Amino acid sequence: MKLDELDNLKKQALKEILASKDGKSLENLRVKFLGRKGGELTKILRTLKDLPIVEKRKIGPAANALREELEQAFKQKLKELLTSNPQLPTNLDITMPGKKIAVGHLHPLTLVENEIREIFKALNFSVVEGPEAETEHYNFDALNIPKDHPARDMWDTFWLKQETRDKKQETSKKNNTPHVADRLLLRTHTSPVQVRYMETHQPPFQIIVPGRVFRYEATDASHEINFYQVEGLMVGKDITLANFKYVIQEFFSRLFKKTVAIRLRPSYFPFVEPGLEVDVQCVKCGGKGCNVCKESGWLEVMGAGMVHPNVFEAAHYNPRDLQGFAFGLGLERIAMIKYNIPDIRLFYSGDLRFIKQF
Ligand code: FA5
Repeated sequence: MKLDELDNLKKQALKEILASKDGKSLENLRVKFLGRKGGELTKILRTLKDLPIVEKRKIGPAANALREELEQAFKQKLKELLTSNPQLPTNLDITMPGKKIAVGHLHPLTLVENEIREIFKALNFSVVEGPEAETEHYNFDALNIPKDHPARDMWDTFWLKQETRDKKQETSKKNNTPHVADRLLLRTHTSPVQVRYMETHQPPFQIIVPGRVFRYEATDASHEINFYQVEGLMVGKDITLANFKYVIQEFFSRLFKKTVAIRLRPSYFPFVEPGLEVDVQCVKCGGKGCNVCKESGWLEVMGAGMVHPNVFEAAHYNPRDLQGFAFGLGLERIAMIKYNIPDIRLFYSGDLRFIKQF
């Protein structure tokens, strides 16, 4: 072992340290020169004890000094690498693809509801809301739905257990007090908000009421027990069906971003007279007939009509002074048409493969 061999080792090590570009190659170099097993300088240090004493005195201090110098050089270089790229762990492969950050987003029904709100706001409608747990009075009586109407049966309505209310109701029946002690239910439509709003506001006005409704019925591809409706109500001195036609035509054209034909068919709801069912021309096939519209060319989207005088009376309005139209659309139905979704149950399935598409 000669001193100049040590010197060569030093030159070579310092050159390689200086040239190393990342933590990983620097660590490899450290192992190569200073590694406990087989490091080049370590090997030299280990052989010191076998050398003649003169040699040992010459080489020993030089080899130890070199070890310190190299350790220092490694430290220095690592510091430099980290400051030029502070996040860089020593074993980072910067060519590896990054982890994708999952960002949350709105549910398709929320997207469609927001869009509907914006369209009606632009048409000067106000957005109001009402309670999901409703009284029998607002959900049925005030809407001119007779006591013996099948919609009141157990089959359609989720009644809420309220023993104290039931007791109160008995007392109120005896004392003949009005609907204070009504039975509670989960509202079966958003129409009760019509009367709630009219009780506290004077016409003219135009409102929409988006909200969740509940029905006790069997589910299938187009029926859920829990779904959303958007109610509409416009009341004034001379509001007519022509106003309704304009508003609804404008609404669908803005929603589907093209002029769509609509069709009004006579129908029956106790709280309107005349009552209508509204169809839009199938947005998929344009009326030719396809799987979405079940070959009919039309899609049924809402119930509507002119507010029944009895409903105005329930809200303490004078029906002789006023006219108005009302409508109620199913939000899921609209979303299914807009996004071509085949089954309403997908909205509530919690299946991320479905949700992530929007
Ligand atoms: C009503 O609920 C009336 N309140 C609508 C109305 C308002 C008529 C104002 C006149 C004036 P209907 O039960 O048809 O009507 O429901 C309205 C819409 O809700 C339907 O067109 C349909 O799109 C949707 N809908 C009804 N039942 C379900 C269900 N089980 N699942 C999903 N959507 C439903």
